Amino acid sequence: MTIQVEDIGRSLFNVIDRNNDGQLSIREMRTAWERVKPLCKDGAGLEQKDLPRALRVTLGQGNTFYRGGFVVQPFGGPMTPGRRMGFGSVPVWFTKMDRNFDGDISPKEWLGTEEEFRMIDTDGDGLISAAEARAYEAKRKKDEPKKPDEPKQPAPVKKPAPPKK
Ligand SMILES: [Ca+2]
Ligand SMILES: [Ca+2]
Ligand SMILES: [Ca+2]
Repeated sequence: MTIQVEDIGRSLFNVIDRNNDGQLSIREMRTAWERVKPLCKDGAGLEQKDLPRALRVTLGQGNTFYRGGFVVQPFGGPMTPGRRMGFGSVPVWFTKMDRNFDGDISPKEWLGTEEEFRMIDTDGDGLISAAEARAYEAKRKKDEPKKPDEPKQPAPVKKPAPPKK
C-alpha cells in the first residue's frame, strides 16, 4: 500500500474541476465562472493567493495507482458543492451513454436521434443531465398506456392438488 501526496498548488483548474477527476467536462467549463467568481474579492480581480491550495492524495497498491485519486482542500478553500452522482436513481441508459462519467450526456455520447435529444434536454443547454434523464424516464412511464382491465385483486393462488393415493 502506498500513499502519494502531491501538492498541486493553487490552480484554477482545480477550482473548475468540480468533481476532481482531472478533466474538465463541458458543464464544468460552462459553470467555471460560477465557481471562480466567489473567489474574486469584490470586483478586485483574482489573485493567485485567492485560489484554494490543494493536495492530491493518491492511494495505490504496488505500482498501480488509482487514476485520479482525490483532492483535499485543507487550507480553508471555499467549499465547492460536490455533485453527487446518484447512480441509483438514474436510468440505466443514462449511465451507459455517459461514457466519460461527467454526469451529462453530450450530443456525441447520445445514441438516439437528435429529436429525442432535444426532447429530453428540457432546459436546452445541449446536455442531458441526470435530472433530465430521470424526468424523462418518469414522464415516459406515466405516459405509457396502462393495460386495460388490470386485475385489481391478485390472481387466486391455485391450491395444490391433493396427492393421489
Ligand atoms: Ca471534472
Ligand atoms: Ca458525458
Ligand atoms: Ca440540459
